[in-house]
Amino acid sequence: MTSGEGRIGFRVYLITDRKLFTSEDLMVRGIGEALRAGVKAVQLREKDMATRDLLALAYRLRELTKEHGAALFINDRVDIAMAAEADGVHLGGTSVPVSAARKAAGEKLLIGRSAHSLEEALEAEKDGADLMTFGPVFDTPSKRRYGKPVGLELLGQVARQVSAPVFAIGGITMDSIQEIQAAGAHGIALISGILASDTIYGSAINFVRTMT
Ligand code: TZP
Repeated sequence: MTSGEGRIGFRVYLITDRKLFTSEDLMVRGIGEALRAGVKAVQLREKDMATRDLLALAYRLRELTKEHGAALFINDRVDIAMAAEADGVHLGGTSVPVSAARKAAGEKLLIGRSAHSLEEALEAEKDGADLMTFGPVFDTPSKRRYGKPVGLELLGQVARQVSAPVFAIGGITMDSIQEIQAAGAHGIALISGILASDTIYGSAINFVRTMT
C-alpha cells in the first residue's frame, strides 16, 4: 500500500449531478440514501452553478457527509473546498494545477485529479495528487461528452504504473465491477449507476458491498 492509498479509505466515489433530479432537495435526499447505504466519499460536481449557490450546497453536503463519516470533495474549486471545510478538491484539465492547489491548501485538502491517458495519470502522480479518476472506461450514458472510452486494458496499465489510488470512471455498472477489479483499480467513481437508479439505497449498497 502506498502512502496515498493509506489516506484514501473508500472505494466507491459518488459524484453529483443535480440534472438527474427535479430539485436540489431531491438530489440531497438521494445522496443521503447512498450515504446510509455505506458510500464514504462524495464529490460535489456542479460545474454550471453560481458560486454562492454552490457554496450553500457544499455546506449542506458537508453536514450530511459528516453525519455519515464520509469524505466530501469539491470539483474544481479550491476556494469552496476550503470554505466548506471539505476533505478534498477534485481537479480536471482546466482547473488550477495540482501544485497550485497544494500551495493554497497545503495538507488541509486531499487532491484528486481526473486523468484520461497514461501520460496524464503519470503527470498527476508526479504532481502529488492523492488520488485520481481514470476514464471514461466505458461509454457513459451521455455518450461522448467525456471523451472516447479508454477501455480496461489502459485502465490496467495505469493501475500498474501509478501508485496513487486509481478510481475507474465512466459507465460503471454492477456488470463491470469484476473486470474493473481485475484490472487493478483501487475503486470506482460514478454518477448514474447510483443516482439515476430507481432505488438509490439498493444500488449503492450493492456497489459498496462488492467493492469492500
Ligand atoms: N468523467 C469521466 S466519465 C464521467 C466523468 C465525470 C461521468 C461518469 O458518469 P457515469 O454516469 O457514472 O458514467
